[in-house]
Parts: sequence; C-alpha cells; structure tokens
Amino acid sequence: MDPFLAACRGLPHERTPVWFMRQAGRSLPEYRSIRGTGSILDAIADPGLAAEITLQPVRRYDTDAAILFSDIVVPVHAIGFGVDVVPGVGPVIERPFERTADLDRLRPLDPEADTPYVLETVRALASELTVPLIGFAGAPFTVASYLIEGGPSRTYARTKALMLGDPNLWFALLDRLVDLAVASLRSQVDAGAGALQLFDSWAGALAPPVYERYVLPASRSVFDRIADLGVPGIHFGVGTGEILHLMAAAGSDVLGVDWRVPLDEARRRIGPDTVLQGNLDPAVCLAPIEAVDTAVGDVLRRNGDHPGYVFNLGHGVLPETDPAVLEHVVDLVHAHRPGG
Ligand code: 1CP
Repeated sequence: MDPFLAACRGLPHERTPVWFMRQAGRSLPEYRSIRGTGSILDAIADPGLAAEITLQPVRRYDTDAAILFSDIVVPVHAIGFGVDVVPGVGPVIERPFERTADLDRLRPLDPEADTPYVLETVRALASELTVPLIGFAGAPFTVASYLIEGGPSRTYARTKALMLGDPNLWFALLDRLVDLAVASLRSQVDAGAGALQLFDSWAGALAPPVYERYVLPASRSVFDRIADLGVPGIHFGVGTGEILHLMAAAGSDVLGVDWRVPLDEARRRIGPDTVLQGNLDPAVCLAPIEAVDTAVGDVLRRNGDHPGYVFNLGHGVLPETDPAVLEHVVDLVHAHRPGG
C-alpha cells in the first residue's frame, strides 16, 4: 500500500512518509521563475501553471504526497465575496463580513461552474502523479476570521466579538462556510484527490471552552460530511496544544501538530493510537545542518515505532528556506525505518 495513505490509516508501510505544508510556491527558485507577478488567484485559475507548481516540490524533494497549489480563500473568492490576495500580506476582503445581510453574499458553491479550473488542475495531477494528491479547504473558523477581520489578524478581536456578541449570526456564518468547505473538498476528491486536509490554522487563538462551543461543531460537521468519500482526512492548526483533544474529536483520521507539542506528549494528551502529522519547527531549517539532523532525529524518536505517523513541518515552509535543506530532511526521514 502507498506509504502516505497507509500511515494515515495507522497501517504498516515501507518508508516513513513525508511532505511539507506550503511545499509549493514558497522557497523554490523554479516557482519564482514561472509564477510571474500577478495575483496568486490568477495563477491558481491557470490549470497548466497550477499543476506545474504542484509538481515542482514532488520532483525536487521526492515527497510522498503532493499538495494542490490553491488557497483557502478560493471558494469564497469564486462565489464573489470580494477577496484579493495581496503579495506580502495575504487575503484581503473588500467588504468584510459584519451583519446578517452579509450572509446573502455567501451563496452555495457549485464547483463545476465556480471553480472549474481547480477541478481541471486536480484531474491533470491525478493522471500525472505517482504519489497521492492532498486536496484541502480552510476550516470554517479560519475562513470566518479572514472574512470578519478583512485580512490577516493578530488578535482575532472582531471575530471573537461577533462570535460572543451575536452567536446566532456566528453559527449561521459557520453553516455557510461548512457548506462551502464540504462542496469544495468533495469536488476535489471526485476529480482525483487522494486525501484531504482541513486547515484551521488560527484555531489556536481560542480558549478550549470557546473552541468547543463555537468552532468544533462546524469542523466536526465538515469531517462527518466527507467521511463517505473513503479518503483520509487531516485536521491541522497552529498553537493548538491546549485544544488538541478537542480537535481530535472532530473526526479526522490524522491530527496535525505544530512544533510546540512534542509528538509523544501529543499522544499522551489524546491517546496512544492517534495518527499524527508533524512537527519539525520550520525555523530549524534555517539553522546549521547539524541542528537540522538533531531536530529531525528528535521528532522521529518521539514518534517511536508508531506506524500512524506522517513527517511534516509544524507549519509551512518559510520562504527563506534553502531547498537543499528540505531535500536533506526528506533523505533523513526516508532513511528511517517505520516501526524501528
Ligand atoms: O504548498 C503550497 O504552498 C500549497 C498552496 C497553498 C496552501 C495549502 C497556498 C498558496 N495557500 C495555502 C493554504 C493557506 N492559505 C492557509 C493554510 C495554511 C497555513 O496556515 O499556512 C492560510 C492561512 C492561507 C491564507 C494565506 N494565503 C496567507 C496567510 C496570511 C496570514 O494570515 O498570515 C497568505 C500569505 C496567502 C497567499 C498565498 N497562498 C499560497 C501562496 C503561495 C501565497 C503567497 C502569495 C503569492 O504567491 O502571491
């Protein structure tokens, strides 16, 4: 069986699988040379380009999975909410979500009509790749945070104010975002994606009782509504140490952890059978190579001989990372025998 898919199921496999969040389109010179200077949304809408950018890191690093070159704001952009992705900033919302009337700006996604380019990219990749393609969506909370804040935020103050101040509107918003994520994820699997990751990148900003009450039901609903697809689901967020047990209850097959919680500690918190993905600190890849070797060895040691494990960074590749270091990390992980 394919090592990545087997590891996601906790089944025995030949080599420890590894891929990197944000492996596409970050540190690779071959990315910069074909990407051009336009909006990333234009690059995503060009299936030939998006497929090539997805393939580049797989070729260069020999990763055990590809991640689709797209973005978590693509569905809301495609239904016309008014999103741009500004270089050096990230998603910026023309008119942020404020009131009940804004729900009307979040109509259902019809993937064939609204994001045909995504499906074309996935189909092309499915026939070309020899490793599984990971499709993805933003989790309802993280997407809501962009829509409400209007862009990247450090405090999520408006998001929390809306959540706590108008729970009915908050849950109505999350319902729409669940529908969008489910429609997008299902269409990616129909087109050939072999696994799915739900990015709740900023969920770690919430206290456990707040996450449990205001966010977990929506994320659980996403996983419930993709369970019949038969592909592994991965659930990831940053700074989630205090809510890991709650994120685990959303029903994914694999839980992504960042570098703040060692893998053995994560299994101590959630349960010994938990399938984990992670969690080398991306900043370690900028340190001298001896420090990289030590840190990779430590991550692998803390996983022990658990077959339910996918090596990754604790968050995305930093843009200044030397690709040669990531090549070296892949070699180290592949030289390590699962279960030994
Ligand atoms: O490997 C890959 O790079 C695959 C493609 C990919 C993915 C999986 C991109 C391309 N974006 C994403 C997901 C994404 N987008 C997440 C979840 C993962 C994570 O936590 O990093 C988030 C939070 C976003 C939102 C986003 N889009 C940001 C973050 C802003 C913030 O709040 O700090 C940014 C900078 C973008 C733009 C973007 N998306 C992708 C790229 C390569 C870029 C850079 C801009 C560009 O090239 O124009």
